[in-house]
Amino acid sequence: MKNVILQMAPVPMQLTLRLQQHFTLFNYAQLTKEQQAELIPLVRVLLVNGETPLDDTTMARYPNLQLIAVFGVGYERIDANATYKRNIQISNTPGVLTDDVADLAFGLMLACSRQIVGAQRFIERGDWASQSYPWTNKVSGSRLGILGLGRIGRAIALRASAFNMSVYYHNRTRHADFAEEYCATPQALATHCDFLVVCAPGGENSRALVNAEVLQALGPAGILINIARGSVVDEVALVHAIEHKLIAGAGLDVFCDEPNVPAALLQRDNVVITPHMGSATQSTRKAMSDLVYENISAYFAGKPLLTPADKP
Ligand code: 8YV
Repeated sequence: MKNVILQMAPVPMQLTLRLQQHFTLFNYAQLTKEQQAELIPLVRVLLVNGETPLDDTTMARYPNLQLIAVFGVGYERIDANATYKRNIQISNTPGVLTDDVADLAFGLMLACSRQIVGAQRFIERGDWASQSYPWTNKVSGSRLGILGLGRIGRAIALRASAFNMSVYYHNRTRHADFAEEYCATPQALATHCDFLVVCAPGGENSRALVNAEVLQALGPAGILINIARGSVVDEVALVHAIEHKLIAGAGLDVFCDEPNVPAALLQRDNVVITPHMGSATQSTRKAMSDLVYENISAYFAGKPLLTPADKP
């Protein structure tokens, strides 16, 4: 058997069909223990998504593993040091999903601040016949804090200019080519903004970067948006902040224990939640599928990867 790929996570059908046409693809979940054992020495590529954990021990089981192809941009659950040690490459799908994730960040900002979901519930309850919906808060001209200035953070800043917003950012390193005001800590950033948008990659370096102090600094008029990873926000502190009105609201596409969402965040007009769908549009999922396919094809053809993952 040549060019064996082992699929460890769900990916779009169009991608699996295309891979099956050109290579030998197995789905780990559909194999018996015996079949898995037989396959292990043949596997050269693991196909995973952003949620798949891959530690050194797992990688050690596959002696011929040379590429981990990630369907998604984030890959913080893959032990990057183990991949360097074992000479395993990682490919991911940056760029093609940037617009969608940035668009969703704005959707959540607007939905939270203007309480679009709460207003729909108001009509559906039949309340409009007897009252008007309470006034909400303006988005245009407000202050936006970007936590993590990668591709997605920059795409959000670009959209913010059309909303006439003042933009502030915090990042591990200051970006000389980015003209907006740098804040030295997440807490300083939170004091400067009406919307704090979390765009930092997940993983140990960013765990609970948004903690109780940062939420306190965001304050009772501030709104938290998270389109990155649930782990970047201390969810217990967030629930406390929402329950005690320490912040004005939250727009969340990601959670600490997906698909579980803390009950305290449900059914609130000031909290808008979506099921980790930042990149889940027809055209972007197709573009992500194409990029995964092209990376795997390049690897089997002995060519450089199109999008090798950045070193964390
Ligand atoms: C995907 C993502 O939903 O790119 C990422 O890091 O979080 C998303 O685009 C995810 O990788 C697919 O499971």
